[in-house]
Amino acid sequence: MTFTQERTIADKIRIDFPLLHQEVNGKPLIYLDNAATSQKPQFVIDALRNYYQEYNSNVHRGAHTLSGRATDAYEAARDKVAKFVNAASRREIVFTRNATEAINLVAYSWGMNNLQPGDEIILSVMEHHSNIVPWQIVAQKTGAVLKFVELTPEQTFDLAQFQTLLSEKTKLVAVVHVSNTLGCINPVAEICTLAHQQGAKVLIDACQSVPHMPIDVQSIGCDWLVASGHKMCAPTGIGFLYGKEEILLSMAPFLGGGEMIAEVFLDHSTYGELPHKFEAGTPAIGEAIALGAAIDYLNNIGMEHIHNYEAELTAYLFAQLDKIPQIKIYGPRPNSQGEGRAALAAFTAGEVHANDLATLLDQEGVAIRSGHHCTQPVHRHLGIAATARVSLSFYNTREEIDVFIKALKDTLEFFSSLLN
Ligand code: C6P
Repeated sequence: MTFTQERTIADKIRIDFPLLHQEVNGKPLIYLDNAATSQKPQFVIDALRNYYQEYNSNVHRGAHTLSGRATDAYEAARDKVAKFVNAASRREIVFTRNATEAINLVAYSWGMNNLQPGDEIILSVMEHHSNIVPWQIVAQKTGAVLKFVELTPEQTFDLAQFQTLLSEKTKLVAVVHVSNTLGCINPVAEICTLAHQQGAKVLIDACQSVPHMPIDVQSIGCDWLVASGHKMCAPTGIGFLYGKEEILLSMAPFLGGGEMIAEVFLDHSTYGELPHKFEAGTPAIGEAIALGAAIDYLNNIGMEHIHNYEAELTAYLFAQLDKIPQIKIYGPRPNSQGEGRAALAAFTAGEVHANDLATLLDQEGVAIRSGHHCTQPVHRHLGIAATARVSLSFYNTREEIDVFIKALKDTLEFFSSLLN
């Protein structure tokens, strides 16, 4: 499909997102902070509202009609997630609050119980804090050792160095699929094959890939994969853990309480079947149902379609940013089709601080993120304290990029006039 046709589609679906149609600081909102959280289509907002207006009830407990309706909708959402990532079974999908909680679930349930002093965990320097801190806690408790994959000269995952770190001591590899800062797309299937040859397990942080491209956990071959609903058009407070069934079966519960038990005696309990063993307490029912609606919405557009359109926007974004001499973008270059990296650009602009840039762009209605994006180690690795980051979604348009670029140029001119 050509760019012009794709743009027509983006323009068409923008109507679905009520939040986008407002002014901020007297200017039309240009929302370019999608890696932090995506906006929600009316279809998803309605799914959440309908649950509360029509059938709010607890799940898996009540014999009454509303509880049955809520349970059916909640479990249907699990089926949708399972199909969306091509899990072999619905039992492999555990609802969590977000990706962070999903990683902590694996860290506490699997890491704390399976790692010994001297065992090695391989992470990369580009990980989000949520895929570093839990493993630091596990390493401190178990005596396991953390090793870090560094960057190639193109600022991508260094697969060759990764291979030098791998050994029979490696018990876990936990890496991000798409970096929220560098935008690189890591070779996760190859990482899994190499890690499995050493008998290590692999966790993939797919927060920034699941919303933007088709994901198939079976072809990736990972043992666990995590994502957050709020980055994929769903509400906050809901995310999921995919785990291979035989591994989830072998893992101890993370949290204890209602919902996750089979029988409770005064001195011990037996646990429920998968995935309920990992879902203690009343879950985020409406949010899970709305995640299911978000998946329906994304599927209706098509993940291939979303990926291709965002790639074309990426090519356009880079072409425009390249024309501004002070701008230095981190991570790999996209090819001429915008492929080969994610639809985001974290950049510095000479001496101008990222926070000042973001603040002045906000005055023009343009929302971007600035700071360390919860990836302090990779910023430190690159010798920078902060970057400004623009991150795109399928509802963004080329015209919005033009407004952003104009506001960026004006802001940089303003700062240079202050210095002269
Ligand atoms: N990144 C960003 O602006 P939670 O907070 O659990 O929903 O997601 C954590 C997380 C984990 N991994 C990656 C790669 C991420 O990008 C994020 C969230 C946001 O980049 C907020 S810091």
